[in-house]
Amino acid sequence: MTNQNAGVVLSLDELFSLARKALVHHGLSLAHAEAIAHVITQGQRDECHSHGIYRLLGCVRSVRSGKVDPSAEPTLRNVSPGVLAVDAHYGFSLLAFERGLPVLAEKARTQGIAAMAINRCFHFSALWPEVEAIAAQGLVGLAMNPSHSWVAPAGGTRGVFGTNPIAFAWPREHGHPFVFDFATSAIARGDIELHAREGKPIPDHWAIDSEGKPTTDARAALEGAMQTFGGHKGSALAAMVELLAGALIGDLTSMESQAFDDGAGASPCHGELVIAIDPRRFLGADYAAGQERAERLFAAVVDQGARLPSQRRFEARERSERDGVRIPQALYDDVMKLLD
Ligand code: NDP
Ligand code: PYC
Repeated sequence: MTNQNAGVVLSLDELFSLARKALVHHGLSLAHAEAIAHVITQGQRDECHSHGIYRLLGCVRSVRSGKVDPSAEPTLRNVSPGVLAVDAHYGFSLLAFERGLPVLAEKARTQGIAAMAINRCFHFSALWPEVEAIAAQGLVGLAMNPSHSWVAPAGGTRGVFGTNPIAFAWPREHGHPFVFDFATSAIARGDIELHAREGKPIPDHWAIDSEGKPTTDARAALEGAMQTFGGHKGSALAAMVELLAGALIGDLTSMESQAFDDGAGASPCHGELVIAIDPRRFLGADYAAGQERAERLFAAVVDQGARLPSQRRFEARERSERDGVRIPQALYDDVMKLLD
């Protein structure tokens, strides 16, 4: 259905099929295409526009750059009872996550806590689908990864850190899990790119231009350096992500990922750290008491009119499942060109 003013409305099935078709058309194996189409559809469904169908353009650009192996088969290595390593072999990260998740979950159930290092992966996606998938198994999830060195440290002017997201999910007995997922930069880079596409100004605390001055011009921001959120606090968290999901797991930092890209314009290539914790194993007979304690905490937030993170997303999900998703016309046109 097309409405020139509002864009194009697609059902979730139509969006998934379109994304899969475009990816297969550009040489991705069916397994990769389906893993990616699934997560892109989830992003658009939850109105996370910086990581929805817009990401198809970047995926295809990455494949065209020749850097990504479009049919790489991830391999799993049992490092220890609590540690799993998944080598993506320079494919996209999502299939590696999908393949590793059952083993990670099993390790978390037997050990109480387990970690999965995903290595040598091209990474473009939001992390909440991953921690939600962990919570769906009754486990607490934590995930993080570097990206490209677009973000200046607090007090600096040159990019060192990636936009370095951190995502967390806590499973609840009823309803959606408690989930947050945010970049350690003031905003995801994808959001600045969308502002640039639409010619819209950005808030002046998101980035500095190439002369080190705060800017409201999205294009100047992309050429300058992004800012961390919360000043030195976001800066330290961004460094932690570089260490835990880079140095610790034997993979690239954001500066190294940027150098590896060498101007190709592909998605960042690095590692990801995913941790799963089994609350039943930690709490034993006190599991129900732990859950109740968490519920009292959540109630203390919402009872005063504040909202939990992801509430907006879950509301968007309900709307999209009912009404489909709306794609801006210019973006839809760019996506359709991928099928040429
Ligand atoms: P946002 O700033 O949009 O949102 C961050 C989180 O805060 C969300 O969980 C959001 O929930 C929550 N939130 C927002 N407003 C409120 C509020 N008023 N009260 C309570 N909670 C609130 O995210 P970012 O721009 O930082 O990141 C967007 C996405 O980009 C993330 O999914 C991240 O994984 C992805 N990303 C991926 C990267 C990669 O390398 N792969 C790099 C950087 C980012 P809600 O969604 O419900 O609003
Ligand atoms: O939006 O910052 C971002 C981003 C980086 C890699 C994937 N998304």
